[in-house]
Amino acid sequence: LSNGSVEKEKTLAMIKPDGLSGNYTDEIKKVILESGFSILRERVVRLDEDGAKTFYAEHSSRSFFSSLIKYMTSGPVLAMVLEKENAITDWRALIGPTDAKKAKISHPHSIRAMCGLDSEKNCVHGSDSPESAQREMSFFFQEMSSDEVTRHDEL
Ligand code: RTP
Ligand code: MG
Repeated sequence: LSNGSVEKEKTLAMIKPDGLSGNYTDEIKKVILESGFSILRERVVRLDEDGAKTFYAEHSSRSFFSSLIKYMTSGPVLAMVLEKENAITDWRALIGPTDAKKAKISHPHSIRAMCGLDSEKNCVHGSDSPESAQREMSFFFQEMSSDEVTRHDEL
């Protein structure tokens, strides 16, 4: 960039119902900030069934879908927009593998190892691609136009 600044990227992070009810929010935010992310926005939301089904629509044909929807509607979640260079990949690396039970063995310092329980109750979410990140940020933060979400070189 002409001003020499580092090109930043945004991603959607979420603390799932078990993360909130387990009081892991402060610990997770500490890891987020210490890892160099900025928290641009945050919002506590109680997803209803329609909302959870929309958010995880890509999994609608999977055997675990109804269980996933029940889990995601069991209590409030905390949605956050994180920003940093390589935010999407780096946040996924920081949360660790989907199965928290496996994460405790293979990625003991990951967030899912810290607060997750098993292959479903894994306490956090991260967007898996730029397209997912844009869709998911717009889902929780309707005021974030796709323009704002894709603009990387602000300031
Ligand atoms: P996420 O989307 O929440 O960040 O998780 P992920 O990419 O690591 O995993 P994904 O395959 O997208 O699955 C979405 C969520 O569905 C639940 N799940 N349950 N019972 C099962 O075998 C199973 N597999 C996945 C998890 O809550 C997972 O995070
Ligand atoms: Mg996923």
